[in-house]
Amino acid sequence: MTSATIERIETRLVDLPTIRPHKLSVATMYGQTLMLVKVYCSDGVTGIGEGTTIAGMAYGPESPEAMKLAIDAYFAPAMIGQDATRIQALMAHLGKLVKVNHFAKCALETALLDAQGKRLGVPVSELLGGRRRERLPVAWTLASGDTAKDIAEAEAMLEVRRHKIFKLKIGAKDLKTDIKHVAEIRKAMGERAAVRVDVNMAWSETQAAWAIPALADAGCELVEQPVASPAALARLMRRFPVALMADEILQGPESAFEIAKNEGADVFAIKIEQSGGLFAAQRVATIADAAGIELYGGTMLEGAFSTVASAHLFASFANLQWGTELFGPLLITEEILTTPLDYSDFELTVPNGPGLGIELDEAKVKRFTRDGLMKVTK
Ligand code: MUC
Ligand code: MG
Repeated sequence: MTSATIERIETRLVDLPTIRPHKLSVATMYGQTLMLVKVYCSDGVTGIGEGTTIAGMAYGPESPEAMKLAIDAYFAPAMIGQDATRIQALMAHLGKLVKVNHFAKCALETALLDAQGKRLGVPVSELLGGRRRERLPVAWTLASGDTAKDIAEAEAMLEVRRHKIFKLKIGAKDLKTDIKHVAEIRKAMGERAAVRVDVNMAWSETQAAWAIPALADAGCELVEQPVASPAALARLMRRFPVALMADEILQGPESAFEIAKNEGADVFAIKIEQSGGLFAAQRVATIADAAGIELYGGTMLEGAFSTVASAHLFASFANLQWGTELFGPLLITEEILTTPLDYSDFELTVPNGPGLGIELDEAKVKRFTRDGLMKVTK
């Protein structure tokens, strides 16, 4: 049995530009902020975790700044001196001290799993029960806000064999414009690619009931979170020949159980941060499997650390019927790893080294690390 205690915890905010503006119904992103946390242990092992949101606080209640504050002021003092190898027990203890804060908890749990994997010489996937697959299909999100640009981007992705599943962000424009946009992209792709949409809760139930059959006619195979209300999503179920996926309403095992009980979704977009960590996301997957709900590996447009943590977990799932969207690092202009991830032949290779199996390029990240002062610019 190994023993190691937690000696020091460091957090930082890293501001990175995106390759193009990313337009969702809730906001347009021009950059991504990673909250990186490093856990130093008494045996000399360190682990890194990441917390990332979408468009600051436009998508959900946590921000990268709030995660950093919660860790610095509340989590870290309670973790110093604790056993770093008893991860589930430590996370349960922290859960009693700090309510919700799912993203911050996920970042810490990721760092502890990274350290434990390094300590034992095994990949994180092995700490989660063992991987069932080495590579994961990866969808790309078309969200430039312009149909012609999106088609050109999809063509380029097909050409280099990086993605052949495309998720379209809709919901910011009127229904007819959005449906035309989806139909044009679907037509341009033909049989070469799958087309799905994410509405990010923008529609009312009546708008959804009007738009979903038109999306189905256009050849869209999956509609993600068309409405905000779990009850409304459940009422839309089984009325259309497309799958309906829950994302924002899935906030961990308790919500997963409620949705499953109410037959409220065909598919779950599982996200490690939204679930409250990798073990919580694992429990969400178990509930889905038991209820006959299919699985999709979601993203918070995360950088390399949460993307790879997600990959280790999704590689261990019994079912992953809809693949993943673990493309976050590709949306960022900067490579922050010493060895880039392998995205090839429409899939991501799950790293094989101990822990997460990746290494931070400290010099590169230093250039993008925010100083102590909050910068407010127009
Ligand atoms: C979401 O709502 O699923 C995933 C891909 C993307 O472009 O945005 C995210 C968030
Ligand atoms: Mg979504």
